[in-house]
Amino acid sequence: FLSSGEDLGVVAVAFSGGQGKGGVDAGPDALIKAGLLDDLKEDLGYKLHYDGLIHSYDDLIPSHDPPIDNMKRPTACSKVNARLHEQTYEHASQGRMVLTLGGDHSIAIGSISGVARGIRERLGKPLAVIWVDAHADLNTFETSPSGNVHGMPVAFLSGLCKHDVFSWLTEQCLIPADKLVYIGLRDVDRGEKKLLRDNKIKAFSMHEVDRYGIGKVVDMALEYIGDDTPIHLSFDVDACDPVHAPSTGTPVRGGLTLREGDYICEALHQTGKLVGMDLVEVNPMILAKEGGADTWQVAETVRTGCSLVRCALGESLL
Ligand code: HAR
Ligand code: MN
Ligand code: MN
Ligand code: MN
Repeated sequence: FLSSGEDLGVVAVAFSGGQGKGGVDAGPDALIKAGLLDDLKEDLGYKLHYDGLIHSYDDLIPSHDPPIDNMKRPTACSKVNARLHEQTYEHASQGRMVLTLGGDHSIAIGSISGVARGIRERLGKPLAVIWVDAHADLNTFETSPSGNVHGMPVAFLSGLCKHDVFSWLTEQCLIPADKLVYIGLRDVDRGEKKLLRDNKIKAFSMHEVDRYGIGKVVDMALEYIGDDTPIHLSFDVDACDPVHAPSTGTPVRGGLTLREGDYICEALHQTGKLVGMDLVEVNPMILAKEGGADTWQVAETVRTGCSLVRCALGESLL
């Protein structure tokens, strides 16, 4: 699906407006300062297409951005994602794999829609998405208990929810509900459970990870997607257990081990069908803010994020 396995487009997105806690906008800088991009270039041999910027899109963020239909900061969320969409679309249309570093998970609206549109135009195929997360991020603006857009990206990306705020999300940007698979769920809202059931969306919660083991779960996920569909991996670091990723906005106990997270990434790399990845919700400031400043925990979270990305890009192959 990729024109050259070695070309990697990278977009760093310092956006936190999809939720209420500051600091997640510092995620990309922390990942990059930890040497992630150097590793991809020097150890893994990728040709990086990276503008060298950490985008905060300040010009797009209004000072006054009142809620619309329960969505908080709707204009910022829409405009930032529309711009990010153009960036990932550009990479994908050149046949590059696209790596997006967040930022909160609302940025998947832009990153995934851009890749999906690029893939549609280049290959005439839909994009499949494997969403690895403690949360389903499937709330509509009507079901959301918080109004935070980072809890809604899958609803918009799948077309289950439409709103004028995201009117730029056209048909070719969308992910068919039967090309969407979750892994790692353990904190799903009532309204989201109903949407999962009503739309027969494939989901492997932590219960299935315990029951079958991660190897079998990934096999089943890939079998469900089918052989001829390019895949985007959207990895929320909070899918991993707080032992490995404590410095994130909404940690949930009972998550993936570091190896289970890395395994998912390795197995997707091995398919040769991975065309995009997001790594989101690394918040290097959150612990310090909540008074439990623990630089070790922050470093551990960043280290986990870097490991996941390197695994998805082939680090483990011998
Ligand atoms: N489900 C809750 C909501 O919609 C919280 C989910 C947000 N947390 C995340 N997303 N980190 O994965 O508000
Ligand atoms: Mn998420
Ligand atoms: Mn999450
Ligand atoms: Mn909850």
